[in-house]
Amino acid sequence: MKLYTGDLSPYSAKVRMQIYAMGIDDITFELPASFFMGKLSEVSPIGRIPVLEIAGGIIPESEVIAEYLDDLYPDRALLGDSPEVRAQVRLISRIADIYLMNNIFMSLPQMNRKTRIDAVLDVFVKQITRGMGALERHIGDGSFAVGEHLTRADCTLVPALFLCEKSVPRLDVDNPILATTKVANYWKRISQNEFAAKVIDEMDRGLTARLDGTERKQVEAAIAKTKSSD
Ligand SMILES: N[C@@H](CCC(=O)N[C@@H](CS)C(=O)NCC(=O)O)C(=O)O
Repeated sequence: MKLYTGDLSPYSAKVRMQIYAMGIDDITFELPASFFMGKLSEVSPIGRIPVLEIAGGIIPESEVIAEYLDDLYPDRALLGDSPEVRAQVRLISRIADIYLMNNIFMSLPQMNRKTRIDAVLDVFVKQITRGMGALERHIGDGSFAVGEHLTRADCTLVPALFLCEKSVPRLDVDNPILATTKVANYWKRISQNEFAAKVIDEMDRGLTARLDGTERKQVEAAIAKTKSSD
C-alpha cells in the first residue's frame, strides 16, 4: 500500500501516527508532484491528502483511512475495547478533526495582515475557541486522551494541537491551548510519547521547510522533473 502524505499535513500526520503506533510496515509514503500542480484530483476526486492507495483502488479522507486500517488489522486496532470507549475515541477524534483542524485550516488565509478580513478571522477564532472548550470538557485526565492506552483519539489530537500551537499565534491570536488545563496537561504528556514525538518532529520539519523556502524549491524541482518526463 502507498500513502500520499506530506510532512506538515495534519490529516496525513494523523494517519502516519496510527501507522507507527499499529506497527504497520507495508505502507510506503509519497507526495506526488501532481498534488502541487493541483492535479491530485486525477488520482483522487477530492484532491486532498492523505490518500491510501490499495490493491484495486484508493481510499481518501483521513478518518476513512483510519477506520480501514483498524478493520484491516483488528488485533492491533486503536479504537478501544468497549462500545463506550470506542464512542469516546470517535468523539475526541471528531472534535479534533471538525471543530479544531477544519476551522484552523479555514482561518489560515487570514495570516496575511495586508489582506486579512477581521470579521472572517473572528468567525473562525470563535469556532476554534468553542471547539477547544468542548475538548477541555471531553478529554480524559489519564495517560492518554481516552483512558490509559493510545487510541485514534491521540492520533488525531496530536496533529490538531500542533497546528493550534504553531498556526493560531500567527493569526495574532493567543494559542487557545494556553486557556485550558486538561488539554494543556495532556499536550505536555503526549509530546513525550514515542509515536507522537515522531509525527511532531515530522510536522516541525515540514514547517521549517515551508518557512525557509526549502519546500518551495523541492516543489519546483518535482514539477520540473514531471514536465521534462512528459
Ligand atoms: N477531510 C480531509 C481533509 C484533508 C485536507 O484538507 N488535506 C489538505 C492538506 S492537510 C489538502 O490536501 N489540501 C489541499 C487542497 O485543499 O487543495 C481528511 O480528513 O483527509
